[in-house]
Amino acid sequence: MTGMAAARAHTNIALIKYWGKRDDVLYLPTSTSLSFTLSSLYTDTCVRFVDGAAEDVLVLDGEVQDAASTAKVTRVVDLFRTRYGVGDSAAGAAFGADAPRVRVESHNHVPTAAGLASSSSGFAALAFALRALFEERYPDAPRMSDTELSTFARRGSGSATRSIFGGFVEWVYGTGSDDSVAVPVDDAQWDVAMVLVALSTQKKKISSTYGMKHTAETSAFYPLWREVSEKDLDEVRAGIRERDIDRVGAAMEANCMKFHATMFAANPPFTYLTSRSLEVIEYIQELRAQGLSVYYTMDAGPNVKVLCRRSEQPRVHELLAQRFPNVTLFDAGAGSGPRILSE
Ligand code: 2P0
Repeated sequence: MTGMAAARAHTNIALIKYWGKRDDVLYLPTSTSLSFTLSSLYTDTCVRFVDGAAEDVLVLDGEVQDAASTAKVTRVVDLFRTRYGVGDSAAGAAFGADAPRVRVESHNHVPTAAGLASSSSGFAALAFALRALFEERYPDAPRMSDTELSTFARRGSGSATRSIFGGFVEWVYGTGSDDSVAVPVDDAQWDVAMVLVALSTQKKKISSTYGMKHTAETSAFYPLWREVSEKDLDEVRAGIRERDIDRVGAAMEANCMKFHATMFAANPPFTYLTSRSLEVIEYIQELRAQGLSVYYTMDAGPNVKVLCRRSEQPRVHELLAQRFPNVTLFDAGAGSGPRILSE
């Protein structure tokens, strides 16, 4: 018995966005979202039991994290402690002194909190590693499927739900906590890829959690969001079925702009986009007019993610590098679901 486990999970980029919770505690979304898991951006997380410790500990990229960040991790570990029968967090009861505490060490191979979705890979890697850790110590507990695991990742960060699988993945609205899960849609092993245009790796000023809450509560456009998003989702699903990147890309862009429009219509209004984001958008439109299959999407930050053909990715990268020489570009293909790392 080693008492430790390590896992790698990849980030994902939403083509159809998650933007709002219908339940802030259970992290239930106001609409179904759909993403592409990225091959080259990921988080490695190692978890171990620390017997006799009073609290869980979180170390991120070598630095011990404060109580607020650690509390988010403890929230997820509590679900495992309950699931594996070593405490009762659902009742809000404190775990006994003998309940196992966990030390979590995480390394992001992603610029943290820059709209490149490190919380998706972070909580997916955490959940994946914790399942291995608890299964080893409590082998008599019922086994946990990847589907159930996605609901545990969800409670850390909504977007992490989708990083439990590779390729194109949906996080379904569901009827409640048990069926608001990740569903793999397609392995994306066809002519599709992304180039990420990292305009800023600064931590964002408005967190996604706050931004979506403010939007849901105040935006004049928000009542339309779920309905229009479902139409875009149907279109993206059809494009994926047909392996038609132009159909997928057009619907992705449309959903992205509606998503940002909800924030323009919030009170007070706000946006994550900058003039640089708009410059990249204009250039993508220019490249498309020249015949390349390139489409943009942006999340809770200024960075632009460009969907393109895998076969055209080197060309798209080269053109973007020439036009924006001071900007960092990341190439990604379709990533896989999480895996256990051996020591
Ligand atoms: C997404 N984003 O679907 C959307 C689009 C950002 C824009 O999921 O509050 O860090 O922890 O559930 O998952 C980012 O939000 O927020 C996100 P919480 P999360 O990818």
